[in-house]
Amino acid sequence: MGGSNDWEVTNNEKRTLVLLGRTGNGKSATGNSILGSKEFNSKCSSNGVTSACELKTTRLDNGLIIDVIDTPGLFDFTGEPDVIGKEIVKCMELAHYS
Ligand SMILES: Nc1nc2c(ncn2[C@@H]2O[C@H](COP(=O)(O)OP(=O)(O)O)[C@@H](O)[C@H]2O)c(=O)[nH]1
Ligand SMILES: [Mg+2]
Repeated sequence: MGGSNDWEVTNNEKRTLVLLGRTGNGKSATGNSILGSKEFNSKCSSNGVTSACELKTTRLDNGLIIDVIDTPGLFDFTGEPDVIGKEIVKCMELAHYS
């Protein structure tokens, strides 16, 4: 270690990741893998376990900060369209202001 390589980043570099997809296809599990801990509730269910967008932050060994945003299955949601719309807006705000 100690040498420079192509993946090196400066300490204040940051990425925002939004996890999108159908319910049950592993968004929360993927988020937990990236965070390295069980932050998001992930389990086998055809009903979404995640009901609202949630942001968690982690810092990798190389200093890169990653904001991970988990979302409910926004496009197979059985809720009211305006509720879904508000959740999509909330998710975009989380990504924008993080
Ligand atoms: N075999 C396998 N199972 C997975 C994978 N990703 C997620 N799962 C499982 O699929 C189920 C649903 O995952 P979840 O993260 O809750 O999906 P979400 O609704 O998209 O957030 C859980 O039981 C996970 O353990 C994967 O890459 N491989
Ligand atoms: Mg989920």
